Amino acid sequence: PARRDELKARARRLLAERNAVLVAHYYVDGDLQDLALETGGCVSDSLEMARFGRDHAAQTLVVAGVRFMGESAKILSPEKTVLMPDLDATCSLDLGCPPEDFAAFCDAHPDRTVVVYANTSAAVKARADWMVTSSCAVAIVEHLHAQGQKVLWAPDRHLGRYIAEHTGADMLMWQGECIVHDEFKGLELELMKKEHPDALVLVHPESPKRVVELADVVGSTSQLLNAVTGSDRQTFIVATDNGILHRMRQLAPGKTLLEAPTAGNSATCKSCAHCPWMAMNALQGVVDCLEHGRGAITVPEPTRTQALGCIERMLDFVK
Ligand code: CIZ
Ligand code: SF4
Repeated sequence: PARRDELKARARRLLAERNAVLVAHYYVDGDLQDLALETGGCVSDSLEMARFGRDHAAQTLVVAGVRFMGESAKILSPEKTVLMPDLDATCSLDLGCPPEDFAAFCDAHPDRTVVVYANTSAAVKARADWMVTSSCAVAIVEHLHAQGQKVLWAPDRHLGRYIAEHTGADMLMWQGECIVHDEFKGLELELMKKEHPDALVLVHPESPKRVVELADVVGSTSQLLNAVTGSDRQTFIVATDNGILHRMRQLAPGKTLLEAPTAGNSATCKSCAHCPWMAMNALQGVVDCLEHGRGAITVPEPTRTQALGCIERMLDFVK
């Protein structure tokens, strides 16, 4: 704890000295979330992180999250320095959708509108017509479907299936998945629901079909957080990365938050629903990237401008 306090103090000092702001995702370590809020930064989902960074006066953004989040921040704020505590922090959705293979998939289906999830590399976004996040994916595909457009979707197959079911759109899917959400188990969740009949079940749509079907609320991280703060219910079962419980506890003290079962936490490990790449973000990394200016994100042209196009299309749609 002494070491932690010391690191936090150093990070706080460096943020001020370097005119930098810390932008953190709900899934990162609670210490980083607290530091971000204590120093005028933000804790939010990937979309809001990018927007916050763009609109903030600081010339340096420290993005505590995973690589595609740093890239999105840089795409929206090319004039700013974007640093990440650990450049190796990535995402199974990003890793599972290499730009060259994705381009070939798009080339093979030129009649389809290309819609990609935020959890992709800048190079993949550069090939897309639209980027969406889980909070607006259904609305945007609904809009495209109403115009008679057929969709090529990448990379999350569970979210893709969820969108297709809700819109009736013709969607050709890339077969990627999030290694965290893919682990939630329907059968075990059903048993947990029986044990806690009064609990509200909150599920992120990156989860498998049988898990989504048991949900009372399906939504993005921000929507799930709002479900906790906005409900009279006392108990919640949460099927998303357990890093978000930190913020949920802060915003809804006294409520009972239960982690939805995964293959691991039902038997052996108590916290399997945590992203190993999000977990690479630490106070030491924040200090190091500010002290030495390392961990800088670059997005080359014309990739940046092309990727910006699909992000701005979404931002215009949601505003
Ligand atoms: O699972 C993720 O990485 C999510 C939900 C990212 C986001 O949009 O905040
Ligand atoms: Fe990617 Fe899943 Fe980790 Fe989010 S939680 S960064 S979707 S692997």
